[in-house]
Amino acid sequence: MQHVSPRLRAAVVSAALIATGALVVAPAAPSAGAPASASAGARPTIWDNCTRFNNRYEHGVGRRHAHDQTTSGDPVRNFLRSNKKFRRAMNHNRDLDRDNDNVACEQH
Ligand SMILES: [Ca+2]
Repeated sequence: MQHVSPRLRAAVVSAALIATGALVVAPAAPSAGAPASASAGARPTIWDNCTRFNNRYEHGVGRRHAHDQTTSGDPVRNFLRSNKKFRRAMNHNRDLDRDNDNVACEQH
């Protein structure tokens, strides 16, 4: 039998384990059209829905000069005004502003 140094043997075994492990843990590709937050096993984020979002931002987040468009006659005015945070929320989940008034998850 050919002599193989213990170091080389360990390297070969490690490479084999890494290759095998990579096949086992490789995540399945998400189905087309599914939002990232709906992927199986995805960690919850504040952008999943307005309940989570309002836990962080109680009155919602809007663009700096946005106005809550409401039919109730009592618009929310005390939402956090931040173009950056609003854009980030929209990049994660456009449903957070379904009425498209540039205020995400507005609530009193
Ligand atoms: Ca809105």
